[in-house]
Amino acid sequence: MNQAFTQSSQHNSLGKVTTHRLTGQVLSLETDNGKAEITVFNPGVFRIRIVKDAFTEDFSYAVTGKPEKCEMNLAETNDKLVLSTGKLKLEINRNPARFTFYTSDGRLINSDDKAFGTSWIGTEVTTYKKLQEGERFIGLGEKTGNLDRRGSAYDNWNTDNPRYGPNDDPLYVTIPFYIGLHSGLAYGIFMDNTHRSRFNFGASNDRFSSFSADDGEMDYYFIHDDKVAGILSDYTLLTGRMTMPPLWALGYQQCRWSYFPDSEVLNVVRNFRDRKIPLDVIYLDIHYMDAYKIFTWHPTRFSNPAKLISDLKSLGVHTTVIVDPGIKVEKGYEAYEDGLKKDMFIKYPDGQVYTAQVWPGWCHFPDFTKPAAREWWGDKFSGLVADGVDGFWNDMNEIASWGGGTTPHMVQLDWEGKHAAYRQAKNVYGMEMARSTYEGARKLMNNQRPLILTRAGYAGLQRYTALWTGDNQASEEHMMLGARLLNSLGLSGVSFTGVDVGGFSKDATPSLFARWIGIGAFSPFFRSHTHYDTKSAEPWTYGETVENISRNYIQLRYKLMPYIYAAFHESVETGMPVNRSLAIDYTFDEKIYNYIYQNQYLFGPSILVAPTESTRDLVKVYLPAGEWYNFHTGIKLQGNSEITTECPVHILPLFIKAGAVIPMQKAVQSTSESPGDVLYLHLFSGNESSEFVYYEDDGNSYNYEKGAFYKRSITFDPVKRHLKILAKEGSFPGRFKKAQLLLHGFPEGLKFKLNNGALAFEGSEIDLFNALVTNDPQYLETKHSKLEVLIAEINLVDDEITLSW
Ligand code: MIG
Repeated sequence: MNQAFTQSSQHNSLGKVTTHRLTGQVLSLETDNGKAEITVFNPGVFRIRIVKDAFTEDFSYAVTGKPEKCEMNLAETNDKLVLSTGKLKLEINRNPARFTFYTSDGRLINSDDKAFGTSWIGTEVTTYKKLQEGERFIGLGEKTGNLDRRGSAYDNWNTDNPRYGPNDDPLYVTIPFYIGLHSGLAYGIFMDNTHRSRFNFGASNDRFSSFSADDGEMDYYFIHDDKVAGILSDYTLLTGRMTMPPLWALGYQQCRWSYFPDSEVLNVVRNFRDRKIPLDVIYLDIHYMDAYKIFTWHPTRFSNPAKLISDLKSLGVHTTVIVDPGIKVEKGYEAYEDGLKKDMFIKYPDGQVYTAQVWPGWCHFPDFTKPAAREWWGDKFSGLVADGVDGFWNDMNEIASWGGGTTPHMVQLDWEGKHAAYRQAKNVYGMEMARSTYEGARKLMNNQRPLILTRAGYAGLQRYTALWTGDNQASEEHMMLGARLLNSLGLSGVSFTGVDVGGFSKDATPSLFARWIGIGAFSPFFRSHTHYDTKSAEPWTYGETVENISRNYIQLRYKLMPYIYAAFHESVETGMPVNRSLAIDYTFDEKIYNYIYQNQYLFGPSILVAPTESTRDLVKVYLPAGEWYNFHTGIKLQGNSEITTECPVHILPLFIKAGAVIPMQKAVQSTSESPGDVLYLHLFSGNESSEFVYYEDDGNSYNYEKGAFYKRSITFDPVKRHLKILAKEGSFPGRFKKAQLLLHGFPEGLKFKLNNGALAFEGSEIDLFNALVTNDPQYLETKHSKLEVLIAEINLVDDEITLSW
């Protein structure tokens, strides 16, 4: 042994298997210097736990899924143990203990580095995986950098990183889950360890990818499926799926730091209404409070909050307020006195309550890992809820404080009675704050859905909250980076995500704002926000042209609401995100990883968005396999091709997948306005069949969990030549009495039948968007063509409807 190494810097790896035992679906191994436990969760998901000494009590904030009983088999040879299901085979080399995963038909998916496997240096534990030929890595949540993370390394340590740059790391969120791809095979690895962790995807080495935590167990889930979508489904079986957000939270949301006083808030909202720019939510940032004291109102700026909020509601606008975890230390302040008395705050090991400075001055911080404190915090929303607030924006929960948010590692948290130091708890603090806000609001709001938004989080946060990507900047680069962040979050189980549209710090140029509104309209959470120090940043402040462009895209968002709502429902049901990196459906098409195409995504199942800088008039777009329609011109294009397309600032490149069914409604000023009784069902003809699951519910209660929804599959089959709207499921009656069928790309003169009777279609031209942006000739040059369609109206009866030709 090299004397120069101290014990703590000594590198040790898992040694020889000495004994093994299979109990149900759990294989336990003892090795000469550690233990391992492999649990078959389902045929495609194996959990691997590895420790040096003894396992600690099994507990996770992230994982709510339970193992399912499945067929499995253990085979033994002299040098190997082989655990297999119908989908996955794990070969464990006995000496030393090393893990290799194969498909059931023997193709190599992933293997430990032969020498290092799982190793320790002091308390730090790392698993090393051999880099495979051509291997790519995607996901890992809110991380800057390329879609393909090969050659990069990342740090997970929830951090308030104001004005982060395009390569900064870490940011606010920890999701230690990534997907590896090679040789036509896909797998996921989720390391469930909340300590500071590092992921290396072949950065500064040509040998391995690795994942590593400062302390605690090596505890990872290995997931295999033929498709990335299947891996996301399994990952969200483990870490949970979102619940339906309120419909209004899918509308346009306006924020700034800060709108005050009350008259100014009303003024902004009336401006939207006067200018006919749709709006659903207005935000109150920290100035609504009295001296930044959470759960209070500023006495003069907001002297009658209940009245303000009901006035806003009568204008069709919901109010969301910010909440920070820091509770001001001040005698007589209820939340402070009560929290202290009831022992709700985090403390030093000697029992002194931990204090740090943030907006209110010196503060204490609730212990969101303590069930009683979560309940305590949740109940504190009763005043805000009584005032009519129904949106809660959780900020600064990394924890951020003056002094760089460097809360001492030793600070103690309850950790569900099991006790943990901040060193272990930091990365989950934000998620547990959002959780207690969600649970409290849900309990108080009488079965109405709250909007919960958070900045910090950990794997599983999708169960409680939406997420925005913090303090971005008003730059072209940041706009593109934002698209990548949302796509990466979508690859990491988080569907309801958005960025500060227009950029948080600095002033956006008019064209940047206009383009960003377009991209924002095609992102799950659609909110403009800006810093205290910037100029006014509502859509009309950039001049008439930008106002018109903004109105067009925001309106388009509302017209697409039936499509968007169904995409959210898919996230609830399967974990499929709303923003879908092309890596989900076109995983092994290497073009999609190209630097210039890597930001592209599908918004929902069939609208391809190519986020593009506002400074360009032309852009190259990659259309993956299949056929595509240019949304703006209706022209059909062949996929598997790189095209150059026009993208002046009023034209965001958008393409519709051939075969797609896109349900739309008429434009409204907010989701509280009725969209009428006609659903516009667009069908874009193509060679491939498709299925779209149409979904509605009341949009604001949890009754859908008890069956009060309206759901029907819509299938298109170009070979059998029919479109079927299958019979409705669920007990909700549905909003629309009629459907206007709009057929794109069908030749005229076809004979159509509805069920068995003839149905006449008329040729027509429609404008999905709004051609007229302004009279400025610059914008008139590139026009939206009117789209040619065949139109007929039918009754939307609950029984199966068949259109054939
Ligand atoms: O120290 O509440 O990311 O959206 O406007 C800054 C003020 C605190 C940070 C958030 C930002 C918010 C701001 N907050």
